[in-house]
Amino acid sequence: MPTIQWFPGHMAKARREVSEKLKFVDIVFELIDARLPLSSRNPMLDQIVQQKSRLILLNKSDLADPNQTNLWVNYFREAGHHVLALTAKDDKSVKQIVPASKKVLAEKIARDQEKGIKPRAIRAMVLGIPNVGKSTLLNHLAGKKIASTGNRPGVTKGQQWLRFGTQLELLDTPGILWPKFEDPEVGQRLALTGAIKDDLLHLDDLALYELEVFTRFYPEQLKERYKLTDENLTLELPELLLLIAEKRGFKDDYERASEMLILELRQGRLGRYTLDRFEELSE
Ligand SMILES: Nc1nc2c(ncn2[C@@H]2O[C@H](COP(=O)(O)OP(=O)(O)OP(=O)(O)O)[C@@H](O)[C@H]2O)c(=O)[nH]1
Ligand SMILES: [Mg+2]
Repeated sequence: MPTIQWFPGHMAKARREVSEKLKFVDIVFELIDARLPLSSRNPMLDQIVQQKSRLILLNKSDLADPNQTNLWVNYFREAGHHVLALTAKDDKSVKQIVPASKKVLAEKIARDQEKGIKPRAIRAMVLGIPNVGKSTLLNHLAGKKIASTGNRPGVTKGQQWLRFGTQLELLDTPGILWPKFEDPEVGQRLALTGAIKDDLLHLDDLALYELEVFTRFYPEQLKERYKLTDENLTLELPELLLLIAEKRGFKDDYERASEMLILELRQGRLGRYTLDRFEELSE
């Protein structure tokens, strides 16, 4: 598998931009993919965010394996983070964010109150890798039409804020950061979920990886989708791929079978799954 190149110039710029914006917010929403709670994080985020309050949002949790999501939520909590499992597409899910943010900022809010400072909206910004759902979150927080933005006097010139009632204000451009590409397995996981372009990778490698994950962790889902037997699942993976191709009526077409498997996974047709396995942490 080829190593995907970083673009140090872009990264330094993105990092600088994020650092600039951080000065204006009370809290950072770190959006990560619940199917990839490690692979979809930016490795430098801790350095960038530093002491700023943070709420980790495990987004797309509607697509992830709920058992794994629970384990990961506990993992982040035990590491001292505030964390929520989220579905940015779902308004009800998004409604949890304000109360959760208040909890993160409880000390600051109490301090302000003691000093007689009038309570104001929480200022936040969204950070995350491409395709993790940053814009979706903004839209659903806004309740469809993204609010008309305007300068907010007294905050800073040029910063555009979206206001959500009296409780929350968000910088209208989320910060885009990059995942860690150097590890080939991380690259594979990101490509499979669609976080990075898959033309950088071989489709058949990706499809075989998909089959490896599903035969191991989600055999029932695989059997159901492609009408397979237990015995089928004991085949070598390339043979299993060909069998699935045959069942779909395109015999021996490895490429087409690979494409189909990946597409169906991304469309959620194989059910919920998590690629970053909690149990691998302690391996
Ligand atoms: N099922 C599901 N899909 C989601 C969720 N959040 C976002 N998506 C989908 O993920 C895709 C990417 O979402 P965006 O909001 O465009 O992601 P982004 O982080 O703004 O991406 P960039 O602007 O490219 O960095 C879209 O197809 C969304 O519909 C979610 O919670 N559940
Ligand atoms: Mg976006």
